Order: sequence, then structure tokens, then C-alpha cells
Amino acid sequence: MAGKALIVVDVQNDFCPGGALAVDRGDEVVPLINTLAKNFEHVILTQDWHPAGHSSFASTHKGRQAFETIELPYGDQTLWPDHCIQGSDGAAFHSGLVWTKAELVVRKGFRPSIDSYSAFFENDHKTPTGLAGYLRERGISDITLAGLATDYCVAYSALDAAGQGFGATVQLDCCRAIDLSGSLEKMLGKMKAAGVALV
Ligand code: VGL
Ligand code: ZN
Repeated sequence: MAGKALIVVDVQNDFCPGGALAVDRGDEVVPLINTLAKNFEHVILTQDWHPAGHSSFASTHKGRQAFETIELPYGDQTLWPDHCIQGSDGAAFHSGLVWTKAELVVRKGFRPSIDSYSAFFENDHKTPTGLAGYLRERGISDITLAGLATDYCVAYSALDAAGQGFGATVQLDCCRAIDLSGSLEKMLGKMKAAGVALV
């Protein structure tokens, strides 16, 4: 299956039940992704990887609560509980995830003043992570995405993949959503409109 890669998005302890930014039933994707990965020659992982005091944390902004939206120099930013702090257990991949086969781990959100939902660009939609170049150099033209969360990091990655000219498929049964004020419906609509295959 040359030319196709599975991108496993943020299957980290903090996004699973008991974690700092737990996604409802987030851990259910682990065995499903382990099985799905067997169909792909190339597997790439993303890892949300924030320094303490990151600008996407509500605790960094005086008087702000998690899940509020504020304006940062690059645009609107939802504020989150502290999560996926570099080197913490919460930032580690779920212990059941089999990732021996992964050829690349893309860390994102490590710049203190900018968040990064997408595996391709930070939230300014300008600063690249290098993933597009990596895929092109490897001759990978089509990607399938699975992981957490459907309506944030998976969706923004899929939209950027399509925008960068990659064939993008989201394997919805291997994803779980945060669904904050209608975000799931909204992002599913955007992905459809952008030509992302939802299967
Ligand atoms: C994510 C919110 C904040 C995600 C990461 O992985 O979807 N969501 N950081
Ligand atoms: Zn994050």
C-alpha cells in the first residue's frame, strides 16, 4: 500500500477517561486503531505536547475558565484545562496503543504562544509542522486519519490535508469527539464541504 499512510491523532492519556481533557469513550479507539493500522504500510502518530503555562490553558489567563474562547494575536482560541504537558504521563500515548510500526511522531503545540490542532499547521494556519513536506518526500499522497478528537485535532488535520492536496479520509468509527457547543456537527460539515471522505 505504497502512497498511503495512517495518521493516528493524539491517542494520549489526557484525552482518555481519567485524563485532564478526557474525551468521552476516548479509550475505545485504541483496539480499533491497532487493528486498522495492520492495513497500512506507513503509520504516523501525532502527539499534543505543550509546555507548562501554554497559551491554550485557561490557567494561563487570569479570570478565564476552561472551554471559554478568547482572542489571541492569530485569532480565536478555545481555552482548555492544562493537558498534555511535555514529559507527563498525561502526554504519553495510551498504554494499549501499539505504535511499534510508527515511522514518525509529529509533536505539536510546543510553542508557548500558539496552539496547534492540525498536524500540518499551527493555529495561525501559517506555521507548518513539516508533515506535508515529509509526506511528499516519501511519496505519500493519501492519508487516513483516526484518533482524538474528531472535532478538533482530527478535523483540522483532515481539512489541512485536503487543502494541501492530499487525499484525506477520516475513519469515524476510530475517532471520538469533544463536541463543545455543536463543534462536531460543524466540523463534519466543513470536512464534507472540503472533500474529506468520512467513512
Ligand atoms: C486537542 C484540544 C486541545 C485534540 C488538543 O487533540 O483534539 N483538543 N488540544
Ligand atoms: Zn492541546
